[in-house]
Amino acid sequence: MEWVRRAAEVRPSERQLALQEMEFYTFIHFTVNTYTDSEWGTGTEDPSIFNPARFDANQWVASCLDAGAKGLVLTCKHHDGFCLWPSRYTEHSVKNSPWKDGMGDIVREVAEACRKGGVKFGIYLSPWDRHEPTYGDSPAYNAYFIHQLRELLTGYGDIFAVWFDGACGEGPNGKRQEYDWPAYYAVIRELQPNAVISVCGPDIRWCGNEAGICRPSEWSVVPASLASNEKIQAKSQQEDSREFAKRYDSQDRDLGSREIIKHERELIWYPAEVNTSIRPGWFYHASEDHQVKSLKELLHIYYGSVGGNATFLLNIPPDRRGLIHENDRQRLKELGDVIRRTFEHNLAQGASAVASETRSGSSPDYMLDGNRDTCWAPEDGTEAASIEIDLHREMTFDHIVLQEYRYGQRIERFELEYEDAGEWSPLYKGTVIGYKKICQFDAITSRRVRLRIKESRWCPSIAAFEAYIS
Ligand code: FUL
Repeated sequence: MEWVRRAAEVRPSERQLALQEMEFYTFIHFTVNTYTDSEWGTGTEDPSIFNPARFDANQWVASCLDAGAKGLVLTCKHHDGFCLWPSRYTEHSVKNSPWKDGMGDIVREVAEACRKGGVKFGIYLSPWDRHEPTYGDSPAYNAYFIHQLRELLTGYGDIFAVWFDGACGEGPNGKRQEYDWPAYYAVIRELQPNAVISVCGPDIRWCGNEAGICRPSEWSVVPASLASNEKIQAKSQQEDSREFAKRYDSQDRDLGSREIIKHERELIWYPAEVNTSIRPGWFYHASEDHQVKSLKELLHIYYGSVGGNATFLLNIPPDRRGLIHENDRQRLKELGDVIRRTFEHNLAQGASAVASETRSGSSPDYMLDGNRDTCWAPEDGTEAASIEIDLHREMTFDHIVLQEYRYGQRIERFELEYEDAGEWSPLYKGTVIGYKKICQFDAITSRRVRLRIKESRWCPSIAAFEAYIS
């Protein structure tokens, strides 16, 4: 079928691949709200309240490293409009705060600490700005916003992600601001071509909730209309939304099964990011010190996102001192320790495999060679296949990690079986594999595992098969 083949050929961009391979990164919500104990500022806060006397960007980066996170996205400006860097375009910033006598730059210190610690740095810049007087005067505010983007994209080294949300309001003139998304995107592509533009952007899609709930089937190939500029504007301009054909929403349950994509003329690679906070709020509140998510909850979200073909953006809000609170730090360390321990020794290293069919030039052993650039694949047009993996001796394991070749998302349904006293017994059933699928099950002991690909698009591929014991 032609449309199946078309879906199989949709590929990620290099910047999307780079983000998927980061897997897990953190969000930092920090601004005047930290000092007013609120979630959304009004824009009337006095900059003098912002004074993180013990601010230590290295401690933030150390917390990321403890957790195993590979990047950090900082709220350089949230909806209140207060800038964590001394922007030339407003007085509403750190330059009018007592912190470092107005000479400080949080963005610079965080960007530098990230570079030093080997953690990638990303920015959140809220288009909604409740302080800026030009907000609502659309062309004037768009120019202001672009000036700020330019400051951040040129003054702080490499940026891996620019994170936009679509919140929108009226300005002091009583008019609703119209964001010029295409102009914002053009500046980002010009100045930081490797950065993904996330959520209200074309590269990474919001998973649809802020609670860490992951879909059982998270597709990377989805209808193009999901990411169109019109759609984003419709989202932010509620009253206009009826003008647009709103067929899909990032909150829909199914965004990429055959049932959905077969009706679509245009498909795009638009993978999901799961964003949630380690605490109930996005900003720090002392009253939530004992509501830090449990290790079990965090692991559940990690497995659902990183283990379910999505990336994981975990918010870790610093407190009024300018430090990640001890309770959060401890939890992050626990999380990182479990992940590191679980995925340290791949029990399938040195195993061998036999497949029902293999295209010339490929080999089933390519799934086992630890190289994501090589993969097993059958001939084009073979949509179902099976591969038997021989671990060479009995092993006990409770995780199998599968990865498709990085340039496609084709597998739609698979099963794992293991050899148990000479018989094949069911072990796991799944749908999407994509970038990564982590299959968890009760520990079994066996020498042989069979992967049965029941349905795929045009031709499946597997780049990695790994087994672990937790
Ligand atoms: C939302 C914002 O309104 C929240 O304050 C937070 O920044 C979250 C990540 O995005 O849309």
